[in-house]
Formats: sequence, structure tokens, C-alpha cells
Amino acid sequence: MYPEWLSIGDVSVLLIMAALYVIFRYGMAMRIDILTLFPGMFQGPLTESILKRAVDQKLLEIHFHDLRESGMGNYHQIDDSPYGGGVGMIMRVDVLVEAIEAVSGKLKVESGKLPHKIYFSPRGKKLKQGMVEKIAKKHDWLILLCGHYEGIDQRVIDGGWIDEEISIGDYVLTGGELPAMVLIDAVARQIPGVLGKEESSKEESFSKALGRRKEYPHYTRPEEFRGLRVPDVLLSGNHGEIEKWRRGQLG
Ligand code: 21W
Repeated sequence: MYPEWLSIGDVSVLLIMAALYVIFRYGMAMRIDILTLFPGMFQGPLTESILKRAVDQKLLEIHFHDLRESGMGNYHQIDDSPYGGGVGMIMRVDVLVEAIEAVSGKLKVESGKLPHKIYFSPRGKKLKQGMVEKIAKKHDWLILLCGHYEGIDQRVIDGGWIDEEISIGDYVLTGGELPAMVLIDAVARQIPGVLGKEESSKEESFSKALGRRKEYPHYTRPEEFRGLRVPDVLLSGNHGEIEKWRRGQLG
């Protein structure tokens, strides 16, 4: 099966193939540490469907850090009123920096890796698919800081403890937890192996054929429902015509 001049035994070949498989399969895995006051908000999405499968397969490794446990004093205070006055409470710089350093220090020492630190805020750069793909490609360790209340002390950002500030859109939420979950979902599906072979190769061919815009209308059985028919072209079996029709339907 293998040429003689390779001069390695069958066992060596198997071992090398196994090693390559492990490197390919788990080398692309992503570790995400989440700093939040509300770890419970993440439980639903991470324990269902594709994200659950990614976690089970160890392609996605998520660690929660309850910011309340990093709080100051007996009351574990994590926020305070804003200098200059105004509504709401601000998360304290000392609490946040110690929490970030505790998390990034641990694994950095163990593995020499550096985390990419993201803070979710309405002031951040609006998340786009290109940013998602870049994050998934460039980093295998993310620290996500979720603000709550009015936000965090600006010195956390100005002092260099945050690499990227992200918003998910122009609407007002109650905190950074749902935005963090949105990023996790979008990044996870970029990790090789998270989508099934079929799902990801379909993606690729759709993207190629339709110039990355693949949002045309979909239909499945039955052919007719309460007088509503599936477009004839989709039943024709003519793939050239089908692709042309879909192209004309792109948003
Ligand atoms: C919303 C915090 C509004 C602060 C002056 C004083 C993270 C978010 C969030 C939140 C305000 C993202 C005000 C899209 C979002 C987030 C909580 C400001 C008004 N102005 N992406 N007070 N939308 N939101 N409050 O809300 O933390 S990413």
C-alpha cells in the first residue's frame, strides 16, 4: 500500500495518521472564558443542538467566571455610582482587571498562549460576518467580558486589558450576555467539525455559486399546501434553471 522507500512500518504509518488526525481534529478547538454576573443566562443555548454537540466533542471548551465572586469586601461589591453623576451603576476597574488577569494568567503560564479579550458594549464596533471569521481564524482562546448595568469603568479599556469592543447592533439590551452568546454561536460554526460534513460543504458550494449570498426562499414537501404551490422550477430537476432562479431571489 505504501512505497518501500518510505521504510517505515505499518504501525508507524498508523501512528502518524492518528497524530495528524488528532492535530487536525482538536488543533482547531476553541477555548472561551466568560466573565459575567449571570452565568445562568448562557445555559439554555449551550445545552442544545449544534453548540451542545461542539462542547461534547471538545471542539468548544467554555469556562464561566462569576464576577460576583471577584467582588470587593464582604458584600462582594462589583459596581459603584458614576463619577460626575448620572443614572445607574458602573462596574469597578479594580474588580474587572483582577478578574481578567486571574483568568488570562492561569493558562498563559501553563501553555504560553495569549487570549483575545473582547468586551461587549453598545459603544463597540458593530459585529459583521467578516469579524466573526477573523476571530475564529486568528484566535483559539477568547476572554469575553459581559458588562451589565450602565457599563464598565473606561480605564479597563484604556489600560489595555481589552483587545476589541463589540456591539451586535443598534438596539438597547440589558447587558453583554446575549451579545456574547451571539458571538459564540457565530464563531463556533466556523470551527472545523462543528457543522456536519454535509452542512459545511453545502455552505461552501452555496457561497461559491451565489457569491456568498445564499438567502433565497426554501421549500419542502408537500408540493401544495392550502393552495400555496412550490415554484415549478424547483420541481423541474433542471439545476441550471434552479440556480438561475435562486440567484434572482437573493435579497
Ligand atoms: C445598554 C448598557 C445601554 C448601557 C447615558 C447614560 C453590549 C449591547 C450591550 C447597556 C446603555 C450590545 C445611557 C447591542 C446593547 C450592552 C447594556 C446606556 C443609556 N446613556 N450590542 N445611560 N446593544 N447593553 N444606557 O445594548 O451591554 S453589546
